[in-house]
Amino acid sequence: MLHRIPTVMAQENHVIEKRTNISLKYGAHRLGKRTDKAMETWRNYGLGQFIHWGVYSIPGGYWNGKYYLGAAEWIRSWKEVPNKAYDTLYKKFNPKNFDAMTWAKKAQNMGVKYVIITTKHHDGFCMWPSKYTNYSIANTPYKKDVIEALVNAYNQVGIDVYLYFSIIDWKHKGYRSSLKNDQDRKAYEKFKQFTKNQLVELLKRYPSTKGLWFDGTWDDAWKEQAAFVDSLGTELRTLVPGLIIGSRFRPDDLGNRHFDANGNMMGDYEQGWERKLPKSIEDVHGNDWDCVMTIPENQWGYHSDWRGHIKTVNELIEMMVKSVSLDGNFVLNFGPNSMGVIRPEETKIASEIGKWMRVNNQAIYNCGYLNWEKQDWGYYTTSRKTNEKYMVVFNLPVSRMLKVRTPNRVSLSNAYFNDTQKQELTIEKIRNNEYYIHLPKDMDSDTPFVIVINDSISKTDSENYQKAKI
Ligand code: FHN
Repeated sequence: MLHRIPTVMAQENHVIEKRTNISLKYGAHRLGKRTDKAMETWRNYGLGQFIHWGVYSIPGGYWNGKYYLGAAEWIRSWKEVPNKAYDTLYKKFNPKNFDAMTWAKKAQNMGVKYVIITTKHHDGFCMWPSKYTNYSIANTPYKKDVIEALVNAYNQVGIDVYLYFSIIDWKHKGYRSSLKNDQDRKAYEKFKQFTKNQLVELLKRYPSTKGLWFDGTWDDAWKEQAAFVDSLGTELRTLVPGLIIGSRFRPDDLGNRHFDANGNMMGDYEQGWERKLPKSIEDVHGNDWDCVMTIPENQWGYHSDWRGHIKTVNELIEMMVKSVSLDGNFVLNFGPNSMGVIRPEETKIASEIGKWMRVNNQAIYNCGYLNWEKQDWGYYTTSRKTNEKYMVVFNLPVSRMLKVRTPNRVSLSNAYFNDTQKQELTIEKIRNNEYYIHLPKDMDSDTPFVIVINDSISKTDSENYQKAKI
């Protein structure tokens, strides 16, 4: 536990932040990134998959023929939906076409390195046969444990599994969003024990789990539980060494989430980037982070009728590249239907991303931020393992010339396409630390492409032969 927190702290060289020094018992337990092997693996995934699957896939965004505009997995909270009717939907849950290996292979083909699977969403329905509730897959016509099937299938194809768990549980009798009196507190104590039992149960049943992805921790009731949540976290970490838990789990002594009262992140990585991306490296404060993204604007569970803007493959690839270029992981959501089938739109996107990844994954896996000035053509990434540098180009200039500005004492020595031909490109030096890479004049591309660049570092400043006198 940290008691002394420096007021000025440097993280990753590029962020200097002023922090306060409020004494906290349940604030951040560590400053800066976790450096162990498990976290290093997490940091280098680059691309992940999110799966939202539950009984909400049965209504699929419609109730009695009426279209629900919100996120499909929230339909129970809609005034048109009687809770009782929703809470008996599980009696019809029978995903006869579910085949965990089909999903795992699609994910593998897409280039995914880890998956986050909903074990229980806000509706409280458990996708594993929990011994602490009857509201689970065990009591559906399907009966079989889908979490076990998914963990096994994904692990078999080499994809790490993380379990999503919602603290909000609309079904449990003891659940409260706020604690207004002693009765509420008494009920909530039972809920806390239930939550703890389920989490321990999950990690014992699926010991290959690499981490827990918490959600629904914004309730006032949960924000009052700093001591309980802290000790629960400690217990869970003893069950799975190296377990990874993001910043959505623990509140601090004062009820702050994600960042404690001193501005220090609580958890192993920042979980605040949902359906949005940081603009620059300063926004991530030297922390690990993930971005979880939907394909339509805001649909996680299966909605049979997607409306509004549906993101294109190039848009999603750009989000992934941007995430990696700013030291984050990009996690794309899938919402399979009630028969256990991943919809065709998602299947197509997964296979097209996979096609791109097969050619360009070296600019994604094991890669992160490169401190070179960003240019309008796209993003730089660099390999944490080999230090190789990449330019991922999204905007092709009409001049077919890509500007590169190198840091002081760094000069650009060569550049080539990373495809099979490895065609070398002409480099024109404009002045010190400023270059144009010339693309073939007739070049056209409707997909982003990657250029590998090599640089050299000189010990002394090169002469500033073109510096103007002003
Ligand atoms: O309310 C949920 C939502 O349904 C979905 O699960 C997302 C995924 O990050 N999390 C919550 C909102 O933050």
